[in-house]
Parts: sequence; C-alpha cells; structure tokens
Amino acid sequence: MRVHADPYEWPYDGRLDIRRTALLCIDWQRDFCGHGGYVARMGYDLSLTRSGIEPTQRVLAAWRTAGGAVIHTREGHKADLSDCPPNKLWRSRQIGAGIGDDGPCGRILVRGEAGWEIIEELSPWPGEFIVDKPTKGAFGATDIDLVLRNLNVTHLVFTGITTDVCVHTIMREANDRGYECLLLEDCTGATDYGNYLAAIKMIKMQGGVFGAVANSRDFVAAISG
Ligand code: C5J
Repeated sequence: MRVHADPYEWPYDGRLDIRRTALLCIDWQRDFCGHGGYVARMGYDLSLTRSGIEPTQRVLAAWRTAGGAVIHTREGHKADLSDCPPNKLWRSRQIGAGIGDDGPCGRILVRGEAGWEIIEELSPWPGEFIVDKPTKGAFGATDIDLVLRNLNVTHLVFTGITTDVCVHTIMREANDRGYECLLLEDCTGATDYGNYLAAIKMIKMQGGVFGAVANSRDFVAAISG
C-alpha cells in the first residue's frame, strides 16, 4: 500500500510497512490549542491550532486499529526553568506569555501543569511513547532517536502543532537522520495561516526536500485498504 501524497506517492521505497512506521503526535497540549494556554495568552486565534484535532482523532483511531506505534511529544520545562534558555524566557515575557508565569492553566509551559497536558481528545493510550522536550525539536535533548531505532522505525507520519515551529523542526531533524517523513496537512496548524501554507510548501519543494505531504483521508484509506 502507498499513500497518495505530494510531490510523490509515499513512501519513496515502495510500500507503507506499518511495523516500520510510527505516527507522531506533536505537542497537542492545552498550551498550544487550549483556552487559557500559552498560545491563547499570546493572543492568537485558537481555531487555527485546533483545526487539526478532529482529523487527527480519525487518523489515531485507524492507526491504533492497524496496530502501529504512536509517539506523543510535549514541549515543557522543569519547574525551576533550569532547562529554559534565557533568550526563550525573555522573548516569551516580551509577548506577555512568560514561561513559568501563572495563568488560567497553571504555570505556562511548565511540566506537570494543566496547560502542559495533552488535550483529552488526543490523550495517549497506555503503552504509547511520550517524549518530553524542552526544545522545539525532539532529537537534540531527548531519547527519541534511540526509541525509534529500537522499534526498527524508519518511516514517520506527522501530526501536531505548530506546523511552522515544532512540527517543521522535528521533521527537518528526522529527515536529516534518514527517516522517511510524511506530514498530514489537515492534522496540523500554525498560529498564522500564511505560515501554515508556507510550511507545507517548503516540505514539497525540490522534489520533497523534507519528505511528502498527504491528507488524512488518503492516509486512512491507505492503511485501512
Ligand atoms: C511553539 C510548538 N510554537 N509546539 N511550539 O512554540 O510549535
């Protein structure tokens, strides 16, 4: 089975092998798509980061039925902020959503707080992997590469938020390490719609410089067919 995708039918190497593929659910946290969280506090329109929730629920259901591996990531910092670079902290304060400050969902982007939790709609199931990262990327300061290699995973399917920040960073990191990547375009969103479109376009340039892009309908059809 292959997924109808752009700029090439995915994956490049023939057929989708569910045993060698993981579904990534990136930062589906209240801080990025919930009321009172970090993104809301910065004043962005939450409908943009929430638009991918329903399609991702459908993908997760189909992927779990197929028996594929699921990896969730969460962006967040230690309570003492010792893992938060001073410039990241400064910038967040500049925009009125200081990391570690109190908000309606607890301390912003701090591990263990309500805002840092993954939203209920996309809650991890027992046995699924959760990778905690203090960074936008996931490969620099976590064991995700080791986990994927131990699972014999060579192919990654991306969902999550935000398209232009954490999703793009992780896709670039994974692509550089040789993982074959697919982004589901309706299972992701950015705080700025123009950035969302640009991020999708960038993946597809140069023959698929970071991988390929598909929609959730075609992906679910491929794994259910
Ligand atoms: C951001 C993320 N946008 N998960 N984080 O700060 O994309």
